[in-house]
Amino acid sequence: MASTQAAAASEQAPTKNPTLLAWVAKMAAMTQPDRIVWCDGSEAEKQRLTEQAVKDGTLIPLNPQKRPGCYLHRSNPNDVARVEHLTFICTPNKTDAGPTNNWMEPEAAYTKLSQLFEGCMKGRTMYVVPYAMGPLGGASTKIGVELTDSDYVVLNMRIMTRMGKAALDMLGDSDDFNRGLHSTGDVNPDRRYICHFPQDNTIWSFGSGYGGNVLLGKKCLALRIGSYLGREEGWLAEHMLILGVTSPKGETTYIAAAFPSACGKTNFAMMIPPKEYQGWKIETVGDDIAWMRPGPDGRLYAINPEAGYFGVVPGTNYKTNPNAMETISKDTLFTNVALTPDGDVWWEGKDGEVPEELIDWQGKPWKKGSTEKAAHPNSRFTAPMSNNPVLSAKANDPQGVPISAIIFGGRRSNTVPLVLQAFNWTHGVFLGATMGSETTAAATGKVGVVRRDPMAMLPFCGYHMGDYLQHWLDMQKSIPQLPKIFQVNWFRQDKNGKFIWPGYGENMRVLEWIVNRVQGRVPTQETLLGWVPRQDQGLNLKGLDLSEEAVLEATSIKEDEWKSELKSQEVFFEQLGTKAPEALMLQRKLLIARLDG
Ligand code: OXD
Ligand code: MN
Repeated sequence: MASTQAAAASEQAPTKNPTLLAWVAKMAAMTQPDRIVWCDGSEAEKQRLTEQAVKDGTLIPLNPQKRPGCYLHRSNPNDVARVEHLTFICTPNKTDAGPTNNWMEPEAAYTKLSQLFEGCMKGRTMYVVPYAMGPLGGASTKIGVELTDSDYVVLNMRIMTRMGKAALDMLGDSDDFNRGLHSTGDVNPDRRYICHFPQDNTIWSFGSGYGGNVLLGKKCLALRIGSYLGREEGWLAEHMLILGVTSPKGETTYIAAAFPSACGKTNFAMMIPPKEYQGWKIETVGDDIAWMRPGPDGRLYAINPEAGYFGVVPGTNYKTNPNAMETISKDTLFTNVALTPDGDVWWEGKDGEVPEELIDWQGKPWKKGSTEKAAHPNSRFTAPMSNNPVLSAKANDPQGVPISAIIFGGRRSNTVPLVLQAFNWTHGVFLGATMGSETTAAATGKVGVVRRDPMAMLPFCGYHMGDYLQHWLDMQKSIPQLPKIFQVNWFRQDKNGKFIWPGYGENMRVLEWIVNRVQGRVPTQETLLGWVPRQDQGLNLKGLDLSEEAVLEATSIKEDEWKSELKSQEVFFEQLGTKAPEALMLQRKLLIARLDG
C-alpha cells in the first residue's frame, strides 16, 4: 500500500524535488488518502474545489448580486477559535520551549500524533499545497508545503498565501521548506493537537478546521516557527501590522504595530483619517504579521508574509473600517457569520437595521431580540489583500519597507495611558515585554481578564520567552538606525465603563504625533513612564468632540494603578526565572525608583 501511494505521489507530482516527493510519500503512507492532488493555484482549480465544497456542504454560496464570489462556511461549534491549551512546542528540551508554552518531547509527540494520523485520510483526498510566505523571490520569503484533507483549508490558503506552482518553482530542488501536515480528523476536541517541531521545520495539526489552527502558514509557520528561525538567522517574526502614513507633503513613514488578537490591528492598518486630516493617507502593507530584518542601509525592513486577511467580522462596519467593508464585498470566504433571507451575511455591529430573521452561525433560525449572538464573536472573513482599496504598492515588494516606529498596544480599561514614547530601544523592549491585555474571543477561554502578553506574542512565540526578549535586546546591535518605540492604549474606560478615546479613524491624531516624534518635529514631556505629548504642542485635537477632562483621563498616569501593575509584571518576570534579561530587570528597577522617588 505504502509503496503504491509513493509511486502515485511521484507520478502525478509537478516537481522532481526528491526531498519533497519522499516526504509526501511518507505522509501519504501514514495517512492513506484515496487520492493525492497537487495544487497549482490556478483559477480552474479554485472553481473545481469551490464547486466540490458547495456540493459537499462545506461552503454555502452567497447572493451573487450582493456578495459576488463570496461563500459562507459553518464550522463545527466545538471548533471556533485557536486552542492555546492544545498547542505545543516540541523542542528536545522543555526549557527551550519555556514556561509560556505547552511542551511535548518531539519523539513522544510524533508517536502520539502518528496514531491519530494513521489511516485518517482513508476515503479522503490529500491536497499538497505549496505556498510562499512573503513576495515571490524575496530574500526574506519562506516556502512551506501543507498537506491537508480539507478543501476549505486549500481555498483559504489560496487567499492567505502565494500558493501553487509559483511557490513550487521558487522552491526548486531545495530541501528548505516547512513541512506541514493537517487533518481535520473527526473534529473531536479530545483528539486535537497543534504541534510545532522547530528543529525539523515541521508542523502537525490534527482534529481542527479553525483558521488559526489549520492555515499553517499563518500562526504556526509565520510566527511560532518563524520566531525560532528569526532568532537563529538574526531577524524578527512579529504579531504586527505594517502601515505607511503619507503626509500632505508626500513624506511616507512606515510603522509596525503589535496588538493582541482581536484588538483592532486590521482596523488600524486600513484606517481612514478624519476630515481634519485632508491630504493624509494611510496604506496597508500587512494587518497581522511582520517579518523584519536589518537592511543594507542600516534600517529595519519589514515584509508582510501573507497575501490575504483573516479578520474578525463582528464590529466591522462603515464607521469602524470602511476599507474592510469594501475588501469583503467580493471574493471572500466568511466563517461562522449569520445568513440573511436574501443570501447575504450579517453580524453584530454591521451597519443598518438588525434583520427580523436570520439563520445563525450554527445554521439555526434566529429572531431579532434573541439573547444569543447571530454571528459567533470570533467569526472571520478570509479576503485577498488585493481587494483592499488602500493596499500599499509595497505589499508586494520583496525588499519590504523601512520601519521608523514600532508601536506596542494592549486592551486595557485602566492604567496604560493613550500614548507614550520609550526613552530608548531597551526601554522600548521593556514596554513591549510588559504588555498586558484583556483577553478576547480569538482564543478559547475566559474573555476580559488581563493577562501578560509580551509583544502580543504570548500564544505565538516558538521558543523560551526569556530568550525571545533577549533576542529583541540583541537586535539593536545589528540595526544602526533603530526605529523609535511607542506604547498606545485605545481602550481606556471612564468610571461608567465607556471607552474614553473614540478610536478608529481618530487614532490618526496619535499616529501624527508618532510621525512628528520620529521626524524630530515636536517637543515632548518626560514622565516616569516615558515621553508623552505636551499639552501645548502635543496631540492635534481640532474637530474632536472630546472634553479636556476626557483627554486628561485618557492620558493620565495613576501611581496607585502602576504599583499594582508592577506586581503583576513581577509575576511574569519571575516565571522567566534566570532567563529574564538583566537589562529588563534594570529597567524595572529604574521604574520602581521613579515611582518611589
Ligand atoms: C488571528 C489571531 O487570527 O491573532 O490573527 O488570532
Ligand atoms: Mn493575529
